[in-house]
Amino acid sequence: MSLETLERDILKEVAAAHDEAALEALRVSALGKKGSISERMKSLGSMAPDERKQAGAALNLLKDKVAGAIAERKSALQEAALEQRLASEKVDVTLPVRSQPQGTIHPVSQVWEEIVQIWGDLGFSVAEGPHIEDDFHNFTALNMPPEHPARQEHDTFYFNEKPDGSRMVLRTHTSPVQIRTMLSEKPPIRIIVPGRTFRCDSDQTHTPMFHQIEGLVIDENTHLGHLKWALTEFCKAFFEVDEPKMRFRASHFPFTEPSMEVDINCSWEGGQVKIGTGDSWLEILGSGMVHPNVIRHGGLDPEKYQGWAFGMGLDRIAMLKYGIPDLRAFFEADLRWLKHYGFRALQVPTLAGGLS
Ligand code: 2NL
Repeated sequence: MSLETLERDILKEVAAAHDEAALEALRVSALGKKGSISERMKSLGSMAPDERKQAGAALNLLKDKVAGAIAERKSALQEAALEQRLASEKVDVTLPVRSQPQGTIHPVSQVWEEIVQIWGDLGFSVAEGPHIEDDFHNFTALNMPPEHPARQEHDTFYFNEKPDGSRMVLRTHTSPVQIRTMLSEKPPIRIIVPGRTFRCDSDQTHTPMFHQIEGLVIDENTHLGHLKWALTEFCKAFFEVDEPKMRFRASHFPFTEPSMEVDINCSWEGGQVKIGTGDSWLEILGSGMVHPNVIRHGGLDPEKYQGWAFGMGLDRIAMLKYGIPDLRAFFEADLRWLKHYGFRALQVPTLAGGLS
């Protein structure tokens, strides 16, 4: 085979090699110890000096050409491999972190977070407790002894009697959590207690499961003035109005004395309630100074400690703030309702960034 043919064949194969392993095999078969070019080098020894000089030069030239072609092809293959890897590992950093979520935040969750944010800013921490309670924490400790008439108004869900005759209940309010906190922590206490509550009652304005948020402050000298200020600040932040009119109306709860229901001013234009303007009143929460009996049941000395508390219906307050007409739709898990009244996911309410 002529040198020209050999050169053409090898260079053709180099150009056709499609990975580094094939290229290495080619290098061995041409330039290796027993390679086609090396074999021809061996035949130089039997040539006449003139012939050898010419053939040797031609072989060396071919050797360099082939080595150069292999090196060039090798770097081209490496570059192509890198390009391919870069293309396959490409990340578009301008894409959103997560695709837009389909779901929405339920108004109860939204209002829950808003209220926790506001009281958190006032130095309150969140306390939670069991849904299934004993009679002491749900009633007796809250100044409702066994024959107290207020127990009947609670429409309690009772569990079956235990061997000792006692019955557990589904908590009818979040107050047992405050009792547990008083029993386990030392004053000063500043807590907010959001949670599910249960009463055997179902009509247009009642569902058997509903949500409450209660608050409790216990200290040596906190007083009614602090209660009025804090609840007014809460209403300003929650309803996003600068100067609402507040009315603290004498009322009665077994666990507070004195007790007050709190109204905020509102207007009814076009059938829609607007809060913080107008001369009508809307009841939004109940409050009062913690009854000495309750402080005692919480394991504290009412001669040393006093406090105030409040409670509100979270579902009702969500309806008022966001103009949602029907309470029962809250718990029907209707996706169309959720799409309409739900809130954007991943948008957490903060006082700085806006609550809603
Ligand atoms: C309402 C009224 C209220 C409380 C809840 C409370 C809890 C303890 C001691 C004293 Cl441990 N009070 N809670 C006080 C006043 C009113 O709720 O209308 N809730 C929906």
